[in-house]
Amino acid sequence: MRHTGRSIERSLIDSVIDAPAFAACDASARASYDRDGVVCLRQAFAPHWLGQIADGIAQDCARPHRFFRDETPPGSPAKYLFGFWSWPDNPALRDVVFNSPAAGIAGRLMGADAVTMIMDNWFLREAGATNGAPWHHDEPYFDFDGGRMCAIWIPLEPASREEALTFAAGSHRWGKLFMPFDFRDRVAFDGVAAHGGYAALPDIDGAPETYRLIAWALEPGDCLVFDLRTLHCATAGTRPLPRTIRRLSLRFGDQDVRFRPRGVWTEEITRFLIDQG
Ligand SMILES: O=C(O)CCC(=O)C(=O)O
Repeated sequence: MRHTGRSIERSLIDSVIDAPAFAACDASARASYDRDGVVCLRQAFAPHWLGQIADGIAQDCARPHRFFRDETPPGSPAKYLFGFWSWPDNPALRDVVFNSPAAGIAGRLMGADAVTMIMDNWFLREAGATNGAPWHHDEPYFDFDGGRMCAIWIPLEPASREEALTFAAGSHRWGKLFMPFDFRDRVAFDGVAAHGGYAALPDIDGAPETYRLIAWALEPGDCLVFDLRTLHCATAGTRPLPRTIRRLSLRFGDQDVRFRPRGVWTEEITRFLIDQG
């Protein structure tokens, strides 16, 4: 695939998307994505890509790098791990980023003229782990701003609704940014409150009838695509799961997205990105 290293131009978006993924991004999928801020695409990723993601996660676990994180809280009998910005040193994940249908899916759903990679981020939650992603939306975790941004969430194992994510449909249009949380301790990052630009999260679990909550069961090959402003959480956020699950989130932006350091809580990533040029 041809790419500039930073972004894929409009003329190339369709060249990285194969027929099943192209078909999955039909008008109905695009309408759901726009309305709800999330859509489930069935069988968009061939088994080859799931194998590459599994190999990429295994490489990171065998040789943890600068952005490998153990987010296991004290007392949890099993681990919750993740890694991000792996692809520069991880051939399998690099292949997924540049050659899988992911960028094409992101481009079609966002209606983009160009697609820029924002971040690769895998999650591994061992059977029995007592934490998963709390309610959050992704944008406040990243040094990117403006334009449209989305995440493609690809589970490697079958995911029941309990093992997948739950979304507050339409929350990408609330016009608000909410405080980002540390996934291990479920507290706002240092410096967020002082920044002042982020609202406190509403207590969604305390009044679920107030929101339009949506979730899907997924098979390997399926994916969820969501706007970086759509609030979501691991459905079983604190309940242990019976099996180990692995997921990859690939985040992309359109041609209007710009690098903008967000705050003290993203400083390590800011430095990394500046060093990358
Ligand atoms: O799969 C998970 O454990 C969390 C994924 C997530 O919240 C995200 O990618 O924003």
